[in-house]
Amino acid sequence: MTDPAELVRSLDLEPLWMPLTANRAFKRSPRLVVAAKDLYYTTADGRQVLDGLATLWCVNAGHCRPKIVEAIGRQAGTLDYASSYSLGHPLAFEAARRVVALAPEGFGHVFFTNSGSEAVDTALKIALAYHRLRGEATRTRLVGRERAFHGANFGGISVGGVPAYRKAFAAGLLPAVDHLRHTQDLGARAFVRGQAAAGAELADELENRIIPLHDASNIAAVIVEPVAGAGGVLVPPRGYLARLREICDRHGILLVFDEVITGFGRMGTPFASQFFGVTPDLIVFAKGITSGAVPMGGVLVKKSIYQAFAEAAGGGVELFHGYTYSGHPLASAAALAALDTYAEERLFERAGELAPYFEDGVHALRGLPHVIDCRNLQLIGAVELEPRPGAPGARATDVHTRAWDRGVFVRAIGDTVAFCPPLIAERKHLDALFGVVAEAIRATA
Ligand code: PXG
Repeated sequence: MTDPAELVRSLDLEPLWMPLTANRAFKRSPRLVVAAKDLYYTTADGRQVLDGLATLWCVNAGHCRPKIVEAIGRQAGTLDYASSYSLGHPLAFEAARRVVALAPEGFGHVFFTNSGSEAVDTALKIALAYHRLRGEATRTRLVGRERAFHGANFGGISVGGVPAYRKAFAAGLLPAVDHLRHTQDLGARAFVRGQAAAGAELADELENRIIPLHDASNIAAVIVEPVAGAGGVLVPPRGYLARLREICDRHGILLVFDEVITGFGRMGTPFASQFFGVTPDLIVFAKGITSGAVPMGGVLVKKSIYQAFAEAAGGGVELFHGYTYSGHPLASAAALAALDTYAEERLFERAGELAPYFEDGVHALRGLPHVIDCRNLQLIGAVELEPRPGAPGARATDVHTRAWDRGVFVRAIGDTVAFCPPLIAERKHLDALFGVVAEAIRATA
């Protein structure tokens, strides 16, 4: 086997156009990892780095977990690939059954994709097609939210609300989209532990502004992340999601939860839907389904919605949509092994049990230089820094870099530093995470 350090020394970094990365800066000062185990990366220069973000909000069971590793290897040698277009293989069916078993009541079906972005597009398509086949074809408008992140495909950036993802592609965005305001108000609600008591009325904008503007008969669906992630970790005020649900119900509008980050235990429950006690019509998932080990995403669909497609299609194809690798055998095997690991180690419950300690850790950062907010819900949290004059984002990036140098990986989003540890984290890992982040903040001017 090639020595990883030797491989790194001989690497030509130039040909790879890295996603969402300042390529030239990275390649001047590359940060390479060569192995990972549980909560730690091994870097090319042999250091151990604590993964404080489940890498990209996805490695919920931790890295290289034996059951998942074994399942992928076994599957690769047994049935490497089979299509799910009219052919089938058992593991995809079994994975769908297991995901449905974790879902809130009323959900009966799963449509698999390879990523969260594809799953978002799939959910939007299901919503549009559903209204059309029921004779409500005027319901073509979609409602997203400012600072929402729903992936990088055209559907997702259209309903999404992170400006940088939209700017260059403005000409290609879906035309019939409105955005609710985001739920953050640092003036009124900074340093809140968990959900703010005030602010549910922000949901009323749907009924007071957007519905009167277009008429509900033209609106297909509202999509939100129950807790916004990549837009900067925004926790919904108490009652906000229930209020959205009520308004959607009154007006025949489908409610979609994008649970790509909040799904699979992040909230101490299988999905955020159960944590909040609010049931949407479609649930978008990805990331944690395989604990990041093989790409996979999907949409959980209510039985009544699937039934409407089945009735409308007669004996034919219900939905002209899908991907070559929908329900890929390796992804299905990884998903089943990840779900087994979550269950055997009670990782969803453990996340809920660890949440109060995590909350204390996040809020202990209050009072450090430039800290203007600490926020958290279950095992997701963030600290927001005052932007450096004329250099937005620079301060959080410096904290991120200093934390990395001290052996902790966290994510900078604008001037927010986000925390999202693997669900196997213990108190000692959180102590290390927040201890290093505090040092990094203190060292940052
Ligand atoms: N929805 C949500 C809520 C997400 O967080 C996606 C959809 C898209 O998933 P895929 O698998 O297509 O990447 C995501 C992805 C960041 C960052 O800036 C977050 C994500 C992806 C890339 C960067 O923290 N989340």
